Amino acid sequence: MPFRFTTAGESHGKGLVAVVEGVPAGLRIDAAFVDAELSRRMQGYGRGARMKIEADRIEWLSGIRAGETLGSPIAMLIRNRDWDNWADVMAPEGEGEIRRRRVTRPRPGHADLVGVLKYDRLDARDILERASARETAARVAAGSVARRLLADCGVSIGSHVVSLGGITASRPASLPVPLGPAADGSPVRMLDRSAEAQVMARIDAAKTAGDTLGGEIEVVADGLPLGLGSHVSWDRKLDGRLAGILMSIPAVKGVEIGLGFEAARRPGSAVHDPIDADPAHPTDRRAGFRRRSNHAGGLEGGMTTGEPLVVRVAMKPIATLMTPLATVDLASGEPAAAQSERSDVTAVPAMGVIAEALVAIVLADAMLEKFGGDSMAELHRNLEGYLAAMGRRWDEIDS
Ligand code: EPS
Repeated sequence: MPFRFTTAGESHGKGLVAVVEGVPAGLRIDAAFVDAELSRRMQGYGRGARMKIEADRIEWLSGIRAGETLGSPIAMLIRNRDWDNWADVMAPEGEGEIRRRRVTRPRPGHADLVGVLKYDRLDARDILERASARETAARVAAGSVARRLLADCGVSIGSHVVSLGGITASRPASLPVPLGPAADGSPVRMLDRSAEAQVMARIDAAKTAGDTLGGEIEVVADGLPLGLGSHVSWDRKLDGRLAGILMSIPAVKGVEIGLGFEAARRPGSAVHDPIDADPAHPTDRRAGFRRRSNHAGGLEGGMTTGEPLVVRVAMKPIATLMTPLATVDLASGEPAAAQSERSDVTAVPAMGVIAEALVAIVLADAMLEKFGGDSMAELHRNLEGYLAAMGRRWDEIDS
């Protein structure tokens, strides 16, 4: 993986860290760019009280000088403001409040029970603090670096909410450009404003009932050159790389590309995208070909076609219910109501922003794999050289 990243941090610990490796030298980026993405992730109707406490922003720890990447590992810190309220429970040393406030009633649908058993812990907090979706803030920080690299190469990424709480938005014939700001203008990140009001009412009703809601988002990436990823080996196929990383988002249960599951229900003639020649644009991102439709979602044979990449992601409802489900108290072995911690009614709008960041990471990785480069100038030279060579194929056809 040319673009590598890792994260560290617990939900109510001191903070989160993201470390990114493999970014060429000379990419211009500032903290405000990353912070804007972090702020997008914190929005969305249905979020809980925690988002009023936090104001996520990064501090550069390494890898940047005078507003440019150095080619060295980039480390970023996001401090948890809530740490001040949890320092006694989360103290790295000394027992403090730790034993007195044990979590022993695991939530169905959460990592609590299996984690406690597998890691041989007495307190489910030892599991839930890291299983918490708070960690996705660090992923968005890492993804912002990938997004910036892609933007420099003419690739843009946006997302919108397709359904929430069982209410499906109608999809416009053509998506707004740019997609991100259009969706961000809605409290539930939906383009269909009539569905938006119904969704908000459903979130209110779920909150009153102590329940939670899931939903689906769609990510679209535009401007990708044809030929990222590869058909030659299973682990180089972009479909699998995208699905794998997106399925790692907490509570995500499904990923579709292009028509997705619908393609399994149609005959081939109503699925595959007929090809036309477009020799007037020999060096564009599609190398002088275009499709009459994009049911493939921009991928064929595990490689980008140059059409927009379209990926949908489905999230189950959050496992923390204020009207709790049945469980077993691990301290007594008796039936009990599951732990109900402060949480969100839904985080589907935020999940779209997280999915954008992870799609950006896979695409930046594929871009660096194909075009390499220790500097951004070298990456650009390689990309332009490739597109020019694609265009020269048309000269041979003409002659
Ligand atoms: C989360 C529970 C809530 C969410 C949290 C994820 O936090 P808390 O337990 O502090 O109320 O707000 O999400 C975030 C903190 C975040 O930044 O997205 C959980 O249990 O997964």
